[in-house]
Amino acid sequence: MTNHWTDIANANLILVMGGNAAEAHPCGFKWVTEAKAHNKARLIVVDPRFTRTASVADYYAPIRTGSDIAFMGGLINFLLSNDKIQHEYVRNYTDVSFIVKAGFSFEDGLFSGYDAAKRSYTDKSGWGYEIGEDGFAKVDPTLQDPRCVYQLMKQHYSRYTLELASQICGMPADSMRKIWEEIATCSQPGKTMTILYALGWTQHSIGSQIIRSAAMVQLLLGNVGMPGGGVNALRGHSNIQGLTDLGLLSNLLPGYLTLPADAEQDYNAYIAKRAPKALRPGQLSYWQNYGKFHVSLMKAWYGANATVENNWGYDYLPKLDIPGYDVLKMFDMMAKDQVNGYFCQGFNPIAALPDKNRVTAALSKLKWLVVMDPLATETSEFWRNAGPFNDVETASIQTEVIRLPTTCFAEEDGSLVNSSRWLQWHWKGAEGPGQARTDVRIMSELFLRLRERYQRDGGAWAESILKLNWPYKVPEEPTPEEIAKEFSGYAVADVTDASGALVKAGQQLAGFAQLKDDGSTASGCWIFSGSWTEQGNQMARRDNADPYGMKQNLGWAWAWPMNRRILYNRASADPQGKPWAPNKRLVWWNGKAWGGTDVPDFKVDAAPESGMNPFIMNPEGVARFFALDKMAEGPFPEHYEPFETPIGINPLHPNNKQATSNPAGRVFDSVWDSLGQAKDFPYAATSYRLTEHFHFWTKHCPINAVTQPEQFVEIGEALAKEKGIAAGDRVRVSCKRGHIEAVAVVTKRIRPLQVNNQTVHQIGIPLHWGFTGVTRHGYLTNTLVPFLGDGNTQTPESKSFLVNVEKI
Ligand SMILES: Nc1nc2c(c(=O)[nH]1)N[C@H]1C(S)=C(S)[C@@H](COP(=O)(O)OP(=O)(O)OC[C@H]3O[C@@H](n4cnc5c(=O)[nH]c(N)nc54)[C@H](O)[C@@H]3O)O[C@H]1N2
Ligand SMILES: Nc1nc2c(c(=O)[nH]1)N[C@H]1C(S)=C(S)[C@@H](COP(=O)(O)OP(=O)(O)OC[C@H]3O[C@@H](n4cnc5c(=O)[nH]c(N)nc54)[C@H](O)[C@@H]3O)O[C@H]1N2
Ligand SMILES: [Mo]
Repeated sequence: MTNHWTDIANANLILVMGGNAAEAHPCGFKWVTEAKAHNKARLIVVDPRFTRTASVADYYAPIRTGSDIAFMGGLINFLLSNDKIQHEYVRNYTDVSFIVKAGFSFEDGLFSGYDAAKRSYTDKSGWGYEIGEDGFAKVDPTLQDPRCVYQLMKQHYSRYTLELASQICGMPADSMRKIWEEIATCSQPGKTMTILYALGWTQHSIGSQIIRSAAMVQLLLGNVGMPGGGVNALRGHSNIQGLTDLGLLSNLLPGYLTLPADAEQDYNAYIAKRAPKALRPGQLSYWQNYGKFHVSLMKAWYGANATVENNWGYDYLPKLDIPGYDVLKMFDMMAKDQVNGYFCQGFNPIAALPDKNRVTAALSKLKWLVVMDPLATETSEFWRNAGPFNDVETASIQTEVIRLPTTCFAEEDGSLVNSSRWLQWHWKGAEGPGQARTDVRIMSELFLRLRERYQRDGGAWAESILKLNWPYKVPEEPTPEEIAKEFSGYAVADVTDASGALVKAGQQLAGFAQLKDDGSTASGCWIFSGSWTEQGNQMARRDNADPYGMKQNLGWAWAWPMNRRILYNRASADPQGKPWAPNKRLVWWNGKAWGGTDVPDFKVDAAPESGMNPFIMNPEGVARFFALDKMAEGPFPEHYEPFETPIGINPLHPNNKQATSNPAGRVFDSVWDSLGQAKDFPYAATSYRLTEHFHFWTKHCPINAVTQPEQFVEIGEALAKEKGIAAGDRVRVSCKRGHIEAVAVVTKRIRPLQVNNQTVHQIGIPLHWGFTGVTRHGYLTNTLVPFLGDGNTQTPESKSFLVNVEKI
């Protein structure tokens, strides 16, 4: 989230699109209720299904799954052509005036630089700004230059007319126009819209670009950095925000630092590439501090062994030979016999990953599989024949499965990072049962044994393991406190910070402004720096005082970065440093410094006259409509169809097959044959969750099993009638990859849509059932989902695929 949970109460308009917050985030949703009750906020819901969120909305409109960029693209066009933008914000705080290189173009659905054989943009050289002789990006403040971002954006979205957007989305044009008009009112400085989304946007082959298109709308309205505004990902598992923060993706390091590639053996070049100089005069370009964050991370990991001679431990760091080992890639490698063993920790891949049969085949190739989980999961039992629900030949599976029972979150102390970026300390409610051990204990013992083996026998690149720092009191089980202090950071030698304050060796640092690149500081995750200071554990704070009535609650837990609650909050004030509107006061310039109701996300003493702009993490200081070369499929979001499309063409590019679905989407060669066509599988399906269950584990719990005992699918009344299906009938839902069977819920909540002049029916499929636990056993929903994903995040397209449905 750019903003945070309690801040939702500051919104005037709430758009829930690409998520079902009342169902999946019922506690957080109370702030929506709060905004409605106390702020007269309006709630608009756009979803393929009339959801529990829709049932309390002021306005609801249906949309075809996978078509949201057409809605947002049309909205961008609408805002630009009706002059519903926050002009001063857009002109000063975004890239509209920047001149784009002549090499950039967009034709027939493809941007410049596409390599059809590689299915990717191999030449992104045109996707950049013109740079002047002074080393700065060229701008045209009049916005007249035909190659400035403003003109290019206007031209790009001029194709997204109301009629075309309505045809692609299957949303009636009058509903669409009504929603756009209401959103447009938030271009006034005193009015903000918040956007709440989750998997309905992320789990598409164009998911990242859907979210960018929403960010563009918010920038046009001047709603980023504003109270009650922002682009807000309501995150999933209780600590999934913490997972990305800590760099648990194969190409990341903690704090969104990046793992070097094989070609990056030169340490100085690695740092220089990630610490860009300012692209406009007077800008901060905060990533210039990259070296300080990186060296401090290496000091936390390698301790005294990280020295200037080995580039502060950089030489010990593994380097990536390919862009990344995401989970689709790992299972593809497994299927190709390129992986022997797999550690599966708190993860149920045969239930959670797409194409269950493919995942099962991959696991069957392993020599060994270790499952660390409190429960027996479908994955730990993947070899067991469970009748129709897991139709495998047990004797043919040779994988040795080892289960290591763990405790669960309620059985340990520690911190969780929620969607608001708050690190909240929690205390265990009970001891773990039986032989269960904490994850930390199991992983630590594994590390200690591996280290011992390397010490004894040596091995390839043994130093990476042997030189690691392991300073914990009980090496077999570091405490949550020890780990938390290490993340926050400490002085290795006496250090003096920029303000002249001395931090003695061994003391906790106050925050990342004190980090150095000379080996005198250590911090395991720079963005968490300040969460455990000499004043103690900031994450354990529970003061909900709200002195300004702006719901920022700075004394509750601790938010990264530096306890600021709303990112880019300098943008809540005008260029002169005054809040855009008195009811939206966040931070302001008091003549000497920035301050206010939130911790300024800015250089505190940078006067407005300095010309420094709010988006300090970008070298140009402003927010980007034009994504430069950062996205796999182009600088502007473009609508592409799901890989399994019910209409077979992309109405924007009917004559270019390459532009039907994401030209840079993640599809392995072996997957194409597993994709179905609308003539065989005519219905657009989507999958989702229910309040009563949490994925695949609450079905082990009798109370949850009682509230939602049996697998079902939702089918609209019109389709049910056509197919002779009555409520309560058992139906088979099939796709090219397999089938499931379930009870039919025939409902008014899903209506047929008119898409590209044809009728499209949608089917809703909850994901919670399987062949373990105490609910009635069922089929894994992911039998139906294709094994492919987004070109940037590799997130599977589990929200849009094709099925057929028949009464059994
Ligand atoms: N009770 C409960 N709560 C949970 C979870 C749980 O399992 N149970 N899981 C947690 C996790 S890990 C996560 S990631 C979150 C997920 O939170 P959500 O994303 O809110 O949950 P989903 O049910 O997957 O809902 C997605 C919604 O998107 C809609 N949708 C599908 N395709 C599209 C589309 O193309 N466009 C639009 N506009 N909407 C679409 C679906 O109809 C559905 O209503 O929930 C978290 N909260
Ligand atoms: N078709 C379709 N597929 C989807 C989705 C969808 O919407 N549609 N949603 C996707 C999303 S967003 C997600 S997050 C995934 C969820 O997929 P998973 O994360 O695989 O699902 P969970 O059932 O939450 O599995 C978590 C496991 O962790 C265990 N666990 C709990 N506490 C601890 C602990 O402290 N330590 C350890 N080691 N284990 C613990 C639980 O018992 C459980 O078995 O599913 C994805 N798959
Ligand atoms: Mo999730």
